[in-house]
Amino acid sequence: DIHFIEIPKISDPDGRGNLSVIEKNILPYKVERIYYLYDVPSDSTRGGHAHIKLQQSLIALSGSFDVVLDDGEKREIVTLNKPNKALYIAPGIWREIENFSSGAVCLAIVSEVYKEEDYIRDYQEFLKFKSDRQH
Ligand code: T46
Repeated sequence: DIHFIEIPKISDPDGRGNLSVIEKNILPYKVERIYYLYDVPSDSTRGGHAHIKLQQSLIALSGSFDVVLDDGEKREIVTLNKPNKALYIAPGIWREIENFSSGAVCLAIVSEVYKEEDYIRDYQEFLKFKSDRQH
């Protein structure tokens, strides 16, 4: 449900830096929307919800931040700090994004258009959603 996707990195032979490219078949879904979080104060938390259908990939285009992932049974924290590494998150995973470094930019490449009905923003409701799915 959660895994890293390596994004090809082209390092310039003449020392002009790196270029990374996301071609359409690199992600396991059709991209419908792209958005990004920036200027996030280091003591702020984004996310705090799960999606019912939406798949997404998060990339730290600049700086770093932590993604807290929760499948209803266990929690893990993943630090993103590489612009050529995407974190794929399947639907049905609670996520919180925190500990933003100064200048951090979180790019989200997602499979659905924006629909508030796709969000579960209450943690108890999320746990019920997970347990209903298991039975
Ligand atoms: C996610 C994390 C990583 C829109 O109008 N259109 C949009 O496409 C989005 C993403 C948001 N909004 C509005 C809805 C809210 O009024 O922007 C406001 C802030 O959205 P939200 O509180 O959902 O922001 P985050 O940073 O907590 O969550 C966002 C995404 O919503 C979510 O899918 O996984 O970034």
